[in-house]
Amino acid sequence: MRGPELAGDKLRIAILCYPTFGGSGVLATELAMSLADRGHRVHLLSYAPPTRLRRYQKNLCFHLVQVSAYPLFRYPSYDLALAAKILEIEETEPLDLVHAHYAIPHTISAILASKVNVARPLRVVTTLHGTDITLVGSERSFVPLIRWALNESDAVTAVSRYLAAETRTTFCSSCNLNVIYNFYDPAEFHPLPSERPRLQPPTLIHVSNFRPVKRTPDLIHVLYRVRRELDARLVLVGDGPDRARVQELATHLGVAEYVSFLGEQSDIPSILADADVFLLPSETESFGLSALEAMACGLPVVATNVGGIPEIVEHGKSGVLCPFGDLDALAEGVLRVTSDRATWDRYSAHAIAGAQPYAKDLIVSHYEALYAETLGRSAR
Ligand code: GMT
Repeated sequence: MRGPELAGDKLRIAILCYPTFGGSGVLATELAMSLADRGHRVHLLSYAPPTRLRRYQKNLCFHLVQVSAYPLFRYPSYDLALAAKILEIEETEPLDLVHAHYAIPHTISAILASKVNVARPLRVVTTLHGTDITLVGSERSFVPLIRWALNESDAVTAVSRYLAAETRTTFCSSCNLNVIYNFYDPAEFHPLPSERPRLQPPTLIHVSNFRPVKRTPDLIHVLYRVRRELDARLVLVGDGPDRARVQELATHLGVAEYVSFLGEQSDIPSILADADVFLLPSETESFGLSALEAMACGLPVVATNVGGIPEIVEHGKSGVLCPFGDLDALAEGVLRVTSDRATWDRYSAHAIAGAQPYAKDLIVSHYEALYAETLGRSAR
């Protein structure tokens, strides 16, 4: 079986990702939807339907990867289940390539499937999102595995120059590494009319998975400092390990009534429309996709000057960048961009313009070009 007929230059692609409310899953799903829109046949594989997979699309299938409950398996292997699922798809609809978002375990499973499929080895493209590197901080023993996975991949991409440099230093000085930036969908992320008058009161917003690396308690410290000067509010979108701490700190500092916890939400553009400043106090951030989406909606960004953030946010233009952990500087940044309507308008216009080089169509074309190059180069 070959599956549905495709136009000459269109590919059959399997995309492997995490389904969660995190940037890598969001980007992989948006890429899958966009490639399907362009006429490629896309198979998206994960252990749950990704949060961004919202609408039916003709060329896009989702495959649920389930692990076996065989009694002997104390630790059922997702990695093997994923490799088996790739081979199952390949049997009915031969794939041109597998695109793994995250080296562990997705690239390992993709390479395993490729090696099993000896008659027709699969091409493997790996995209690194950055937390692959953070993981290494806690799991040093994974270094040789990740290095092997990158060397075995036919192509590797990193989502920022910062991440590419980190990858070269930690993993492979000579692996074939391309920077392909993350993207946003301009049809979804663009300025929408606000339901409230702008800056009345100034409303700060943060969107994340509340992992320690996001430094979400710092958001409350910043709100507390800003409120010494003006009547600001904070909207928090997402959920994760630090959420309870953030709530406790807000109560402790007496600002809880000015903080809204919205939890995980899918209609981010509508929520951004009612906010004025995007806050991102992360300890590290390989890219900061949530900040890019906020910029596209016209929100200036106040963030820490870490990782790939300065490649996206221009200090003094589309936002304010501050040293990591400098809560006073972050609060001053908020006061600076919200100081008056004309200043906010200027930052907002720069944010919209600054997001444009990362619009979906431009970046997806880079992935298509990389796929074509990878298939042309072939030979595993
Ligand atoms: O930041 C997270 O905790 C989620 C994580 C992920 O892998 O889902 O995000 C990483 O990948 C995103 C998409 O490429 C980037 O925008 C984030 O900056 C990156 N997170 C970190 O580097 C901490």
